[in-house]
Amino acid sequence: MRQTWRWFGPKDLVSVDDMMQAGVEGVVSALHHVPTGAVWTREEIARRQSQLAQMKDGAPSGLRWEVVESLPVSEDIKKQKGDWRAHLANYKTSLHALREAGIEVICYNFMPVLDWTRTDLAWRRPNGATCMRFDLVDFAAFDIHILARPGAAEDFPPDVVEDAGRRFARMDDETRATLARNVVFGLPGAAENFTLEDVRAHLSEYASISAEQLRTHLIDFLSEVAPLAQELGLRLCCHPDDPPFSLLGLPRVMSTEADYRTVMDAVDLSANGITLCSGSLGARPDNDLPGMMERLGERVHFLHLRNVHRESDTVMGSFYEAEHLGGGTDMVALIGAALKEEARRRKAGRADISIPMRPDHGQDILDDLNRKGQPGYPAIGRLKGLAELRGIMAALSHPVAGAGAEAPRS
Ligand code: CS2
Ligand code: MN
Repeated sequence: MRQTWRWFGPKDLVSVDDMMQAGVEGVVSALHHVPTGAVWTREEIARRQSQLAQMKDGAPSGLRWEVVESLPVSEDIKKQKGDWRAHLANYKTSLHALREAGIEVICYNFMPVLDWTRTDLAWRRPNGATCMRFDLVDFAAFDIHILARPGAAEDFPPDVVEDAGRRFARMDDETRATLARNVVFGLPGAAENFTLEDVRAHLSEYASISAEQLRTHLIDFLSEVAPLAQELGLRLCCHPDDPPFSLLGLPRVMSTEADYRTVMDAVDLSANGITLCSGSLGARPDNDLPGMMERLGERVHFLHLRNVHRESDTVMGSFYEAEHLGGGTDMVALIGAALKEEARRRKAGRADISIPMRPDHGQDILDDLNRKGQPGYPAIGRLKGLAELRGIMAALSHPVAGAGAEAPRS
């Protein structure tokens, strides 16, 4: 597996030197400043490539931009409205430009309106670390009482609705405002500037789009872009819904193994692939991550390794972002399944043997607590995650692995 790291560009608090000291092998990045739907030009791509190729003292870093996360899909494409055909043409132009720049792996998602959703961006753990958390009762309080979405109460179990009412009544104005800010933060783009009115306007656009319809739009999108990606030797990989269940009445279609199977089969090309994000998918008790890696592995082009602790056994429930080896996903089994997939690829003579992986998110620990960057992307918490994951990879790849399973010799 390639040990990669998400880098937000020169404004990222983590520098190129930091990435090198962390032992990163490849970089995951995006042109966040280009508006969604517009073309990524060769010049802009080249600019980002040169930014990460140099260390502070001007020496070459040897790092390459290996994965795009994300080349975003516009709301118009998701809804098949407005400028969607122009955006589709632009998407294809961007794929050509990425090919010319030598970047082959391209992540995207197909979540309407929201990207990721949490109710707390810095939830304190008993040891003083902080992490992101999704609390179903807080979320219901937001949906039912702050956003006041018609019909919202019907989307939650009755006990959650009751608890949400009580909790909302106890919140002061500042707490309510913070909760709204946290929920809205996961909206892509100018998240902090989103008003509740903006959210309502976005939601109303989906009033007539069912999950089946959205799935058709995703398949239509892939029917256009995946053949081109295949021809260019690129690998597209769809990131799952985070969390993997419907929120705010919006349709969601990439939450389960069955969802992925449907979309992979509908456009049956290796360029139509998967970003297996164990943290997103792991928030649902019925997603078996090592099993998904085993069964869908052929099409997994990118791995996000992260863990969540589920606080409930229901599909829609509270969770927090645990340490990489904590939480509900058996990380050793998942990495083992990924290494087996790589072995199969090696045997089959595939060119893409090494799957890029990155530590997706980390808790804020040590000095992370004193410097607030992008939520979920601290330097030290992620480095700790990468180091732990790297340890598992090294151990499972070592010839001595498995020796412990043998009967002791007398
Ligand atoms: C990421 C997502 O930070 C995160 O949670 O995993 O935002 C991811 O980049 C997008 O959903 C991919 O399109
Ligand atoms: Mn992810």
